[in-house]
Amino acid sequence: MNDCIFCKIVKGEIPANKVYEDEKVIAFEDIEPQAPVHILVIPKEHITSINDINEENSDIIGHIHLVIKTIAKEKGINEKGYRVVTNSGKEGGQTVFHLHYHLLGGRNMMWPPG
Ligand code: D5M
Repeated sequence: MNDCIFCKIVKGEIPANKVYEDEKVIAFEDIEPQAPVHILVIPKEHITSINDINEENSDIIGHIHLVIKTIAKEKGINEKGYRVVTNSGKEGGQTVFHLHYHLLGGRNMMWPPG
Protein backbone atom coordinates (compact mmCIF):
# COMPACT_ATOMS: atom_id res chain seq x y z
CA MET A 1 0.00 0.00 0.00
CA ASN A 2 1.69 3.19 -1.20
CA ASP A 3 0.03 5.60 1.23
CA CYS A 4 0.27 3.37 4.31
CA ILE A 5 2.58 4.84 6.96
CA PHE A 6 3.43 1.42 8.42
CA CYS A 7 4.25 0.02 4.95
CA LYS A 8 6.65 2.98 4.63
CA ILE A 9 8.28 1.97 7.92
CA VAL A 10 8.56 -1.63 6.63
CA LYS A 11 10.27 -0.33 3.45
CA GLY A 12 12.56 1.98 5.43
CA GLU A 13 11.10 5.06 3.77
CA ILE A 14 10.35 6.70 7.12
CA PRO A 15 12.32 6.17 10.32
CA ALA A 16 11.24 4.15 13.33
CA ASN A 17 12.95 3.00 16.50
CA LYS A 18 12.97 -0.69 15.64
CA VAL A 19 13.29 -3.17 18.47
CA TYR A 20 12.81 -6.39 16.48
CA GLU A 21 12.73 -7.52 12.85
CA ASP A 22 12.50 -10.83 11.01
CA GLU A 23 11.26 -11.89 7.57
CA LYS A 24 7.60 -11.61 8.55
CA VAL A 25 7.25 -8.83 11.13
CA ILE A 26 8.82 -5.72 12.55
CA ALA A 27 8.38 -4.10 15.95
CA PHE A 28 9.09 -0.48 16.80
CA GLU A 29 8.42 2.07 19.52
CA ASP A 30 5.06 3.83 19.34
CA ILE A 31 5.50 7.52 18.51
CA GLU A 32 2.85 8.47 21.11
CA PRO A 33 3.72 6.17 24.02
CA GLN A 34 0.89 5.45 26.46
CA ALA A 35 3.05 3.50 28.90
CA PRO A 36 6.76 3.25 29.79
CA VAL A 37 6.95 0.35 27.32
CA HIS A 38 4.81 0.85 24.21
CA ILE A 39 5.84 -1.19 21.20
CA LEU A 40 3.93 -1.85 17.99
CA VAL A 41 4.32 -5.26 16.35
CA ILE A 42 3.17 -5.38 12.73
CA PRO A 43 3.20 -7.85 9.85
CA LYS A 44 5.39 -6.75 6.94
CA GLU A 45 2.58 -7.74 4.62
CA HIS A 46 -0.14 -5.10 4.39
CA ILE A 47 -3.14 -6.48 6.26
CA THR A 48 -5.66 -3.76 7.11
CA SER A 49 -7.09 -5.19 10.33
CA ILE A 50 -8.33 -8.40 11.93
CA ASN A 51 -11.19 -8.20 9.39
CA ASP A 52 -8.66 -9.16 6.72
CA ILE A 53 -7.28 -12.23 8.51
CA ASN A 54 -8.16 -15.43 6.67
CA GLU A 55 -7.08 -19.07 6.38
CA GLU A 56 -4.17 -18.09 4.10
CA ASN A 57 -2.60 -15.42 6.30
CA SER A 58 -3.67 -16.40 9.83
CA ASP A 59 -0.30 -18.00 10.71
CA ILE A 60 1.06 -14.47 11.18
CA ILE A 61 -1.09 -14.01 14.28
CA GLY A 62 0.61 -16.83 16.17
CA HIS A 63 3.98 -15.55 15.04
CA ILE A 64 3.18 -12.03 16.25
CA HIS A 65 2.26 -13.45 19.66
CA LEU A 66 5.59 -15.27 19.90
CA VAL A 67 7.40 -12.04 18.99
CA ILE A 68 5.40 -10.12 21.60
CA LYS A 69 6.39 -12.69 24.22
CA THR A 70 10.06 -12.33 23.26
CA ILE A 71 9.98 -8.52 23.36
CA ALA A 72 8.11 -8.50 26.69
CA LYS A 73 10.90 -10.60 28.16
CA GLU A 74 13.61 -8.40 26.63
CA LYS A 75 11.92 -5.29 28.05
CA GLY A 76 11.63 -6.89 31.48
CA ILE A 77 7.84 -6.69 31.71
CA ASN A 78 7.00 -10.38 31.30
CA GLU A 79 6.93 -11.16 35.02
CA LYS A 80 4.88 -8.20 36.26
CA GLY A 81 2.52 -8.25 33.29
CA TYR A 82 1.62 -6.34 30.19
CA ARG A 83 -1.28 -5.60 27.87
CA VAL A 84 -1.65 -6.48 24.18
CA VAL A 85 -4.21 -4.49 22.19
CA THR A 86 -5.26 -4.44 18.57
CA ASN A 87 -7.84 -1.85 17.56
CA SER A 88 -10.05 -2.74 14.61
CA GLY A 89 -11.99 -0.13 12.67
CA LYS A 90 -12.89 3.44 13.58
CA GLU A 91 -15.14 2.62 16.55
CA GLY A 92 -12.49 0.21 17.77
CA GLY A 93 -10.06 3.12 17.95
CA GLN A 94 -7.96 2.17 14.92
CA THR A 95 -6.20 5.17 13.38
CA VAL A 96 -3.55 3.42 11.27
CA PHE A 97 -5.13 0.91 8.92
CA HIS A 98 -2.31 -1.63 8.86
CA LEU A 99 -2.75 -4.44 11.39
CA HIS A 100 -0.70 -3.76 14.51
CA TYR A 101 -0.50 -5.06 18.05
CA HIS A 102 0.24 -2.62 20.86
CA LEU A 103 2.46 -4.09 23.58
CA LEU A 104 2.02 -1.92 26.68
CA GLY A 105 3.76 -2.35 30.01
CA GLY A 106 5.75 -0.82 32.82
CA ARG A 107 2.73 0.50 34.72
CA ASN A 108 -0.56 -0.74 36.11
CA MET A 109 -3.17 -1.04 33.38
CA MET A 110 -6.71 0.08 34.04
CA TRP A 111 -9.95 -1.59 33.08
CA PRO A 112 -12.18 -0.83 31.30
CA PRO A 113 -10.01 0.95 28.71
CA GLY A 114 -11.36 4.29 27.47
O1 D5M B 1 -2.70 2.99 16.82
C1 D5M B 1 -1.85 3.62 15.93
C2 D5M B 1 -0.60 3.94 16.70
O2 D5M B 1 0.44 4.19 15.78
C3 D5M B 1 -0.69 5.14 17.61
O3 D5M B 1 -0.44 4.75 18.96
C4 D5M B 1 0.41 6.08 17.13
C5 D5M B 1 1.29 5.17 16.34
N1 D5M B 1 2.02 5.75 15.23
C6 D5M B 1 1.52 6.48 14.22
N2 D5M B 1 2.50 6.84 13.36
C7 D5M B 1 3.65 6.30 13.86
C8 D5M B 1 5.00 6.31 13.45
N3 D5M B 1 5.40 6.93 12.33
N4 D5M B 1 5.90 5.66 14.22
C9 D5M B 1 5.52 5.03 15.35
N5 D5M B 1 4.25 4.98 15.78
C10 D5M B 1 3.33 5.61 15.06
P1 D5M B 1 -4.22 2.70 16.52
O4 D5M B 1 -4.50 1.43 17.26
O5 D5M B 1 -4.42 2.60 15.04
O6 D5M B 1 -4.96 3.89 17.09
